[in-house]
Amino acid sequence: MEDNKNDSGVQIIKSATAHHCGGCCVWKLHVKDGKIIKMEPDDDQENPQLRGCLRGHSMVQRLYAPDRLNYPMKRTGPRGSGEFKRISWDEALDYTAKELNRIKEKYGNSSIICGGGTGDVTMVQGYGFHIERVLRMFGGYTCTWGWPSWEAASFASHVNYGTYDAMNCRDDNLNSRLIILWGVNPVATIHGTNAMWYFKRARENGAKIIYIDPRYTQSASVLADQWIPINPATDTAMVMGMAFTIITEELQDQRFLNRYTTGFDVFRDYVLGKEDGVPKTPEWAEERTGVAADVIKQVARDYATIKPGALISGISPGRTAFGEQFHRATATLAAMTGNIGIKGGEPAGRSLGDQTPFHAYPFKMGPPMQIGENPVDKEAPTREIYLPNYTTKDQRSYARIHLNKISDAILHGKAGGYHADYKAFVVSSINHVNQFPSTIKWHKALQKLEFMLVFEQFMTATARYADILFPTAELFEKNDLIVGGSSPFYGFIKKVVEPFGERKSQIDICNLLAERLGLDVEEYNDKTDEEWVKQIAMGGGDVPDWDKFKKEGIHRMPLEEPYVAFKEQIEDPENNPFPTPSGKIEIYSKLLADMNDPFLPPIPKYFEPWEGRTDPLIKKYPLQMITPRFRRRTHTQFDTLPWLREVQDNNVQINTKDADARGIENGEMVKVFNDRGEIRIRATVTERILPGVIGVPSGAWFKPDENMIDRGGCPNTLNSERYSPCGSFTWNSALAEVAKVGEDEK
Ligand SMILES: Nc1nc2c(c(=O)[nH]1)N[C@H]1C(S)=C(S)[C@@H](COP(=O)(O)OP(=O)(O)OC[C@H]3O[C@@H](n4cnc5c(=O)[nH]c(N)nc54)[C@H](O)[C@@H]3O)O[C@H]1N2
Ligand SMILES: Nc1nc2c(c(=O)[nH]1)N[C@H]1C(S)=C(S)[C@@H](COP(=O)(O)OP(=O)(O)OC[C@H]3O[C@@H](n4cnc5c(=O)[nH]c(N)nc54)[C@H](O)[C@@H]3O)O[C@H]1N2
Ligand SMILES: [Mo]
Repeated sequence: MEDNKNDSGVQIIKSATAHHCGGCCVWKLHVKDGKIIKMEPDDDQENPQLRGCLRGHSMVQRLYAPDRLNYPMKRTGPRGSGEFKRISWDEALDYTAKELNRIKEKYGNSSIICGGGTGDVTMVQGYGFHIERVLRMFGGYTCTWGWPSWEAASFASHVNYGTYDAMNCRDDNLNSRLIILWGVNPVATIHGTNAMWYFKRARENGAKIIYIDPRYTQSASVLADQWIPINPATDTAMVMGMAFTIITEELQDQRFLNRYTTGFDVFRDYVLGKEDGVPKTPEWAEERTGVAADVIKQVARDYATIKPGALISGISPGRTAFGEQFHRATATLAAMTGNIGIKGGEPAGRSLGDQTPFHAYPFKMGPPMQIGENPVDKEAPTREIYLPNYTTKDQRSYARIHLNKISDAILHGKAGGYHADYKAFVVSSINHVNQFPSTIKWHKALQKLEFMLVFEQFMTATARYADILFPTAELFEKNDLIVGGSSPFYGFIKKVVEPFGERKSQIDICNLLAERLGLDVEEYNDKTDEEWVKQIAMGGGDVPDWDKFKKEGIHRMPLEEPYVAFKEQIEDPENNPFPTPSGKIEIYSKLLADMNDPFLPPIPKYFEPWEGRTDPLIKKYPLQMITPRFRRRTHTQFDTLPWLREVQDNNVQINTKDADARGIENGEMVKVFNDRGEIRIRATVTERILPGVIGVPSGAWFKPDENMIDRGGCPNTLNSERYSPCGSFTWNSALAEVAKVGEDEK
């Protein structure tokens, strides 16, 4: 590399990094004799610096972790056993090509499932993008659909605003006088590298911060003026109670509603009970949410009068049964209080994102690699459960499987109403078995496959089921790019060392596989990873100086003022309609009315959630399980690293009252179970979670014993594959029970 060595032979190289962790950070990597020996935060940057979190600090331990996959492997034991033998790259590629060709010929391309990589979010080699491109050139494959994080928020933002870029930037929160963090825990989730920094400074500036979450989190402890615990999946009821207060006390910004929105009258009639005879009073909301009516009234009055106010509509309440209604309702509340398109406000649609509002920035990128058409999508009919414009026609192809339903599709195929019978599964950059419900069903389904290929870095729950494992390179062993952030930047994730063992980068593996499959390799890819970085960063003119970018690892493009979504639409509505059919903010959506689905009504409504407190199943399983993020992991990633293991214990949080009723002591090993499975996990007995709710941290590794009891404590052993009407994942809607482990059960 270009940097000079110091006296002890150490080169210091700057590089960005990001691992779908909610942020992006910049480091000085100390490299000696071809190894990274130390990482140091890059504090040469200007403020606000892109500083790393505990996971960023551990990247060096991850790079050289002893449990990394370093060689291609072939399965020798039963699927799921994790028994493999080392083979050469030639053998691995030949076997893969032979199997894919055989399956294609015998069953057709639709019998191959692939898609949905979320483990790496980089622009050149991430998202499992390359293997998808190769398989498209190979004649196609069955693709998946559904955004794990924010399907509900995106759908709702699209209905109300016509776009999912519906958030102000976090630096704009310095202009807010009130901030409502609704299901948002940035200490753990980062959610834009400097989000926490801005929230903290906003509070120092005098903003009042209200924090709504069933758990009293670390974010609550450092940010909140008021913590409001709420029953999971009932947030929409609280929004309705707030709307009732605002309407009956005539606090709404009627001028804003008249000028910029459609259908407020219809919504008002619903809230007041004129439509269904049920007024959505704060007392009605209290029964559902567990939040006192007086508190609901106070929050409503605060939001209607302390202006500007930013209601940050977190994506996690959207990951519940009927989660889309939450985001439709908060966006409506933002309109009622006139907090849209103004400094310090917030549209409260899809409020959170590590890289949003990506599309709203004036990024001028050079063209990235194109994925190409998928013949399997094209040939199938269109599934009309989506809004036009929300997703492309291909994404609405009937051939696609919802990410929650892959195991079901493999088990039942055409006979179960799916588009094909599935024989092969190609997995890259995603850990399905662990991260998508339900693990036991996955275990059964994967036994049925004829071929399974996994690109991985570790022997994950999913990798254990593979026939062939391709060991993939880590960041710093390949070149890549990340773009985004709460103030726009390009981050260069640099190759600074050669891949360890026989690991290869995604792009290199796919080059070889394309060749083995007899595809036109030049057509697949004609550039090195560094050339792609250069083309995307410089091709549109954003990054002016390649050498400087390479040296600093980051190119930032400060905006003159913080980004405010829909500023133009609000300041000059005649010339800037909203991109909705009516050109206005759609509190009432005709598109939805035409869809005629009672559970996707034209105005936001509250529905009693399945697996919530009013579900009869609560008699059998009395606790609502939520599955929050864990500070020391990114989903399943980083979980095995000793440095991070010291930070937190992977325990279920249970309220003292619920623990006492079950005779459970703090730190005791308990079982958590429902009809879908059972996990074993230690209990943290605490007042920091609402009674009736348990928190099982997302991302723990699924480790079934011979009775299929999950000793790893993975919440997806208990989560349901049922998705909300718009397709949102429902990881925070699951009923379960907790009990002591009997002597004979240990
Ligand atoms: N219970 C529960 N489950 C959830 C959620 C929840 O809230 N609750 N949240 C959901 C959400 S929002 C998400 S985004 C998903 C995340 O689900 P996943 O994306 O499956 O989770 P990760 O563990 O981040 O990453 C998957 C794998 O990618 C691999 N990987 C990382 N980098 C690379 C690379 O460069 N190349 C290759 N080939 N592989 C790589 C990692 O080793 C890891 O095993 O989880 C979902 N699952
Ligand atoms: N450390 C860490 N950071 C991450 C990730 C990670 O795996 N680890 N993953 C990244 C990714 S891919 C994503 S999608 C984001 C996800 O980010 P989020 O979805 O915001 O993260 P969660 O921790 O699931 O939820 C945030 C808070 O919502 C609360 N909550 C749960 N259910 C409800 C509910 O029904 N109502 C209300 N009001 N609150 C509720 C939880 O207790 C939690 O404190 O995080 C990103 N950042
Ligand atoms: Mo996510």
